[in-house]
Amino acid sequence: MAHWFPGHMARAKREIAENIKLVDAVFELIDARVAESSRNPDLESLLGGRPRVLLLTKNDLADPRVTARWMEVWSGQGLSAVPVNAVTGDGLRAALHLARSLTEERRRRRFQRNLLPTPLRVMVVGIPNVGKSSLINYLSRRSPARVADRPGVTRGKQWIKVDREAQFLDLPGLLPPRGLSAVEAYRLAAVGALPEGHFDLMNTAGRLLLHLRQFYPGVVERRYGLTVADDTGSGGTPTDGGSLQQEVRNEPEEMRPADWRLLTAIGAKRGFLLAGGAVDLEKAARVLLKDFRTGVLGRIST
Ligand SMILES: Nc1nc2c(ncn2[C@@H]2O[C@H](COP(=O)(O)OP(=O)(O)O)[C@@H](O)[C@H]2O)c(=O)[nH]1
Ligand SMILES: [Mg+2]
Repeated sequence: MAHWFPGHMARAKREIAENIKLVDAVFELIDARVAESSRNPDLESLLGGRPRVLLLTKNDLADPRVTARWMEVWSGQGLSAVPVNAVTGDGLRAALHLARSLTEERRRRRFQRNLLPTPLRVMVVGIPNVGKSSLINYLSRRSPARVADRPGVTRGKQWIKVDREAQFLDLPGLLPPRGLSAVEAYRLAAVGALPEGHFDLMNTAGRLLLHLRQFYPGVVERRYGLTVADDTGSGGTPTDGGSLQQEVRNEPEEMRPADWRLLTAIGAKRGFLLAGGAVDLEKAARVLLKDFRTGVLGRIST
């Protein structure tokens, strides 16, 4: 497995393990477009028994059918999940409501112990680029005051007071992704969750095109004004029977001819040409990825 975040893992885990003692619950932020690949399996062991709510961020960019499917899967595993927009705060109310009910017992015991008000205390955790800062910023803007904690209790941690009943630790837990298969790494690269320069641009664009052809036929052609190819896919849901996983696993690392042709067509249509007149495929790849990441291609999950 590639080490996308060398050296960060141990420190990240230590920090989360320390801060977890201060909170009643954890918001695990997951990119709704790459739901399973954007989770770190180590989080479970760091929670110390605290409940977590899964927040599916970038819900506004994700395919609602796929999000609904993941919600079902997690619900079957007894996990609470809420789709959110970390920038606008959409869905946050529901997530807070869930966290309050999941922590009722813990907070009651805390109250009985020291007879002080027991607001819900939450830590935000997630992989890079998933929306942690956006969520914290959103909460800060709505917060009447930033409160430094009582000295001696948590030694100068900053809390964002949402209301009298909820506070967020101002420091989100950054947990790098771990144990990625090649396919998962491509998915994370496509949504922009891996550091630039640490993945192959052309192969990432190629994988994305394969995925789009299979599950979102016609989307690329419509966006760039191309003739719709007749070798397009089923238009089924990406979670259907793991068919994509299967196909990709059997594929070589290089771009497939159909994806190469499509990328070339995008570049030609846009007039991205190199000095000698050949199509600038890298530029086409960058534009494609940007359009996917910003939702210009529509609500798409991988
Ligand atoms: N459309 C959309 N963009 C988001 C959402 N959450 C985060 N972003 C964008 O994703 C990028 C990374 O977000 P950031 O909060 O910095 O992620 P962090 O690395 O986890 O702190 C920024 O450009 C945000 O504006 C969301 O729910 N919807
Ligand atoms: Mg951040």
